[in-house]
Amino acid sequence: MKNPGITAYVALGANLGDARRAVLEAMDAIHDFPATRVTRRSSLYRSAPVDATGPDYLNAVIELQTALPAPMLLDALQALERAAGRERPWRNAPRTLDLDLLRYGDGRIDSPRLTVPHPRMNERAFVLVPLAEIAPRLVAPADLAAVGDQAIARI
Ligand code: PH2
Ligand code: MG
Ligand code: MG
Repeated sequence: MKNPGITAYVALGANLGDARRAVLEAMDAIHDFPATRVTRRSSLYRSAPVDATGPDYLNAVIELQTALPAPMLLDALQALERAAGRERPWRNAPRTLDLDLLRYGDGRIDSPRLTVPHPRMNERAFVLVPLAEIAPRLVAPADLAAVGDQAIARI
């Protein structure tokens, strides 16, 4: 049974292997999480690595309605990353799939595993541009302008 409760936002990224397929399949898999449905999907974006090396990324953001508590949502997102072959050889290493919880309702979470809203989201065009596409009221124009020098293109 789908019993949506909280509106949450998840950033998707990949820059190893078939990144487009990994991102699109992850959107479908998240829609199939218990008590969860994906209600908005941004376009796909190609972006230059920020604070990282390696190939360009494919990025997107989705909105979901979920009754899963945040730690269970995080568990499910991390299980999907692992299923996509995610390895973590070093910080910000190229990856087959990265799923970051950006917002969980209007809540603030500060636990060892999870900080919400995502602490670096406002510094990253690859988050703000797709987020502004599906939830413009969540993105301040000044924040968007501040990342205007980061290369990103809708594809
Ligand atoms: N993710 C990072 C670091 N840098 N750059 C782009 N363009 N896209 C990403 O998803 C990304 C990044 C750490 O998660
Ligand atoms: Mg990330
Ligand atoms: Mg991550």
